[in-house]
Amino acid sequence: YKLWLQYHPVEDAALKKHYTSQNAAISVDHNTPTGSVIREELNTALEAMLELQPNFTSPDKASLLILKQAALPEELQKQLPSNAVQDEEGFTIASLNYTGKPVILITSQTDAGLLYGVFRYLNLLQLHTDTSQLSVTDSPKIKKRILNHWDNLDRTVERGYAGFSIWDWHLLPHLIKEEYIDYARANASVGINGTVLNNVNASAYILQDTYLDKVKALADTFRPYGIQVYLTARFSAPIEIGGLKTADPLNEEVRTWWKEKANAIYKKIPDFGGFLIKANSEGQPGPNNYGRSHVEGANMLAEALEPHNGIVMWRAFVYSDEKPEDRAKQAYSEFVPFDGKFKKNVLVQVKNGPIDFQPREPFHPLFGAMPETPLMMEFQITQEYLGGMSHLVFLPKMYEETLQEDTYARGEGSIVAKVIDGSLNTKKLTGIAGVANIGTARNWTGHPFAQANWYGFGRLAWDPYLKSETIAREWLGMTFTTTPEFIDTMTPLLLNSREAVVNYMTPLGLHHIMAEGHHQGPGPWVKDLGREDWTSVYYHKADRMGIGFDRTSTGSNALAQYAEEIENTYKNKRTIPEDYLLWFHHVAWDYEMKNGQSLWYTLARKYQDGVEDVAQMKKTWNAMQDYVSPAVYEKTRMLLDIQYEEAQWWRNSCLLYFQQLSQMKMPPFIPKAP
Ligand code: GCW
Repeated sequence: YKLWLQYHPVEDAALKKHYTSQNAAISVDHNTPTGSVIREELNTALEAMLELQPNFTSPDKASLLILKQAALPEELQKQLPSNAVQDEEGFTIASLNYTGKPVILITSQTDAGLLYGVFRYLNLLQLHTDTSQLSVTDSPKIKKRILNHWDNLDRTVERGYAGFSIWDWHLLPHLIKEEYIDYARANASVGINGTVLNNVNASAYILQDTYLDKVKALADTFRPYGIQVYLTARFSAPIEIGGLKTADPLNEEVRTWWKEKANAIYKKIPDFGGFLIKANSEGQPGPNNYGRSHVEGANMLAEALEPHNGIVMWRAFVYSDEKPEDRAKQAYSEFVPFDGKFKKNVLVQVKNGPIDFQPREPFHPLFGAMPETPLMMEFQITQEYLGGMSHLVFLPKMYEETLQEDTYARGEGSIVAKVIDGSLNTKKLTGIAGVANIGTARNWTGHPFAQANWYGFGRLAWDPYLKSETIAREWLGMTFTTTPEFIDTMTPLLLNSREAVVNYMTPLGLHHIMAEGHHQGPGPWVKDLGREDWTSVYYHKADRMGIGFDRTSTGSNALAQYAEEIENTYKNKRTIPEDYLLWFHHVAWDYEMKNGQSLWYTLARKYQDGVEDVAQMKKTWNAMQDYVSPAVYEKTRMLLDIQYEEAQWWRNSCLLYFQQLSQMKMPPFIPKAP
């Protein structure tokens, strides 16, 4: 339940003594809501780690000073490190001298920055860092760091695998559950500063007054933690709850309705963040229903929010209901013509890849193709296509891969992270969203290791250049133990877990071959659905001759949506990274791969590798019993057993299915069915 804020006791006597003397007397202005949150957190953490009840006192008597920059005495101001860049939410933690004695100073321009500084400081203590010469200056590289809850008002969660929604709408606004506070603490501890409370497949009711009072109660709870609340707005709300006949964005009555709705929201929640919208996608209503464009729809809402500093996050996850030429191409085709036409407070929110949160996708070609528009990244933290509740997959490794991919939009080095943080095209409004994996499960996320994905998303939202290895080490250290044997063994397990799932589900660029609807387990045989682009055969295109989706110029030419540098490398089977081979090419079963073996053989080898990787994960975990609680040990062990079973199920099903087409022999390393 405590996530990475375990605050395990510091066992080492010398370290404990050192930390105790540094934290015994603290100066913090607790007359602000955030100040009292900071004081609370310090009390909790220091008591748990050091059995210390700190004395809160004036700056001249304190050894730990937590002060806003504006309140800094000159003596401290002068000693600040020269790189103390003080972006609004940024902070500096520094070992300095004050009134003749050594002190640690945590300073920032804002309350939120102070809180982030304190959490970072506590993280350092949790990781047993030497704090005698601290000089840490950090600020978030992305402005809007937001969780997207796909939570429905009946408390079911779309693609949620951790129980029901934590928002207890029936008892709100009156009951503020402890979970809400702990949720806010956890988010603030990694710098997440926004949350969209309801599903993108939205009910309009959330915009009714009764619900807005409940939303307000949550917003009031989260405010001291620097977290803004946002809502998904259903485009047809003016009809459904407003009594209008249309939701046409050019209709004056509709425009007025949204303005009044925005005014009403801001009256209750002055710092309301804005709206997220899924429009004209998978049956959701949108401007296209009235022959209007995404720009007309988004700008109407933007206009309503503008006077209040609210933003619109307009999703680019669109694909038409008609027979698609190639689903992967559609968002780009629809949105690129709108570049530069959105109002200033609109962000276009783009999934990491062009299809849909697959175990591996090339980056979405929109990144790099809309220089005049702020593009927001949407990652999925909940594991819809990655084993749901039962598979251990460390997603920061996957996020890192996308963030590091080069779009070549402004020459070499134009990586996706630079698009998102605004540095490539000098954007001030920047954002990143993660589809939450949080629910009523006792440990929040169901799988104990899924907590790492929430943590990792937050860390990368703060700094998209962080290494996934750093994140793994931090998370393991704070959640379990700082013992090097444990961290050194478990870090590679986490980092390899992503490749394992790619191997046993969709190796070599395969994608969307999951079972129909729920997406759990294999289903390469899925065909004849209402929509062709929901079937598996549409994506793998396996036949007697070969397998893969030709997206080069002889096929759908989706490849042309990428920069020339990428196109030139990827259009050739010999030069494309093999990880993406079947994403972009239809390849003969007997095609010779870089390893000198046939494609069929290599595919089988990958599936087998995936299974063997999970076997190795099991083995590694079995040796970790001494480092974690019996409950976590047992639960993870049993889940790994399930994962191992399911990895074999994936391998067996996919290979048997594809073998019917390839009609090639199963390579010797594939175990015979019993
Ligand atoms: O992949 C699909 C999911 C839907 C989801 C949609 C989206 C919220 O299967 O459950 O709907 O993506 O991102 O809008």
